[in-house]
Amino acid sequence: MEIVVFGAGSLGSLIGGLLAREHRVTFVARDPHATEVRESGLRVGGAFDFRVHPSATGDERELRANCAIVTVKAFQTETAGRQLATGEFDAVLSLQNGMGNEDVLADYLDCPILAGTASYGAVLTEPGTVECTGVGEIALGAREGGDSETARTIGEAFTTAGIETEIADDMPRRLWEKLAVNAGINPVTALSRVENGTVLSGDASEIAATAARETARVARADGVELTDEDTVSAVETVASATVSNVSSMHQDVEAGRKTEIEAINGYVVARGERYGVETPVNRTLSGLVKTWERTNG
Ligand code: KPL
Repeated sequence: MEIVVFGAGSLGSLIGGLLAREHRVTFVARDPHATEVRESGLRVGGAFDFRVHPSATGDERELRANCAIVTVKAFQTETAGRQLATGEFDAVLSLQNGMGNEDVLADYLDCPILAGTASYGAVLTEPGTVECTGVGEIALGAREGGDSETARTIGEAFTTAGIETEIADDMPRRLWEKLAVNAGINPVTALSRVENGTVLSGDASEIAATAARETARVARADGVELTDEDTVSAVETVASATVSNVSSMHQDVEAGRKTEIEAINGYVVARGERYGVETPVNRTLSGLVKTWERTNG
């Protein structure tokens, strides 16, 4: 299968690298990463140890493939949609943090748009090298839920490449669960500059669990069946599988970059307001990260 990874940062490079063991993969990435991958290939380390040679380009326009996997930051989704619309794809899969990315892509693209979640830990340690700091799994399916032939085809391509992949008919619920995991882990690890495993105990655990429970309450108000217990246990499962990972928001803060706080905790707060659900911990975490962004980001 021909696959474009649109936004090959940490997670995109890891998933693209795993897929490149079996498929023809093109990375759309920034320099110097794109040049390094083009010239010397991509080294996948950490839980894996191999080198692959995907194509790599910095040119986002007029791309063609069976599938484009979108792994850009949530706040770059609209630009990605506009750029992908200049190319041709049989399907586009969003593997991003935050909610509503698939709807934004669907505004620009005619092909089926799939939703996906990834629980891998990944860090781009230097141009051309990605470390897998937690082997997770992928779930993908129709963005509105239900059965999808396209999802089965793309899922098979992932499975053939050795990536544990579940075809899910309840993606809206899974996206809310993933949002709760990110709402708990990401700001806590970014503000305290700690690895994911830290949220498994002490004050960090209580703060992350409360942020996740608030998210589940908002999800239920939105009509999605998500219990507090399942949500808190999802936070624990992901934190355990990615103990030594530096979360994406922690990586952003370390690098002085804009974070996805608006698409994660900010989204929970805004949705909560719409339904009259109080979200004090998400509001506090969001306010603190935004304060950091205003002065440092
Ligand atoms: O999605 C992640 C992220 O860092 O954004 C997790 C799964 C929490 C891994 O760190």
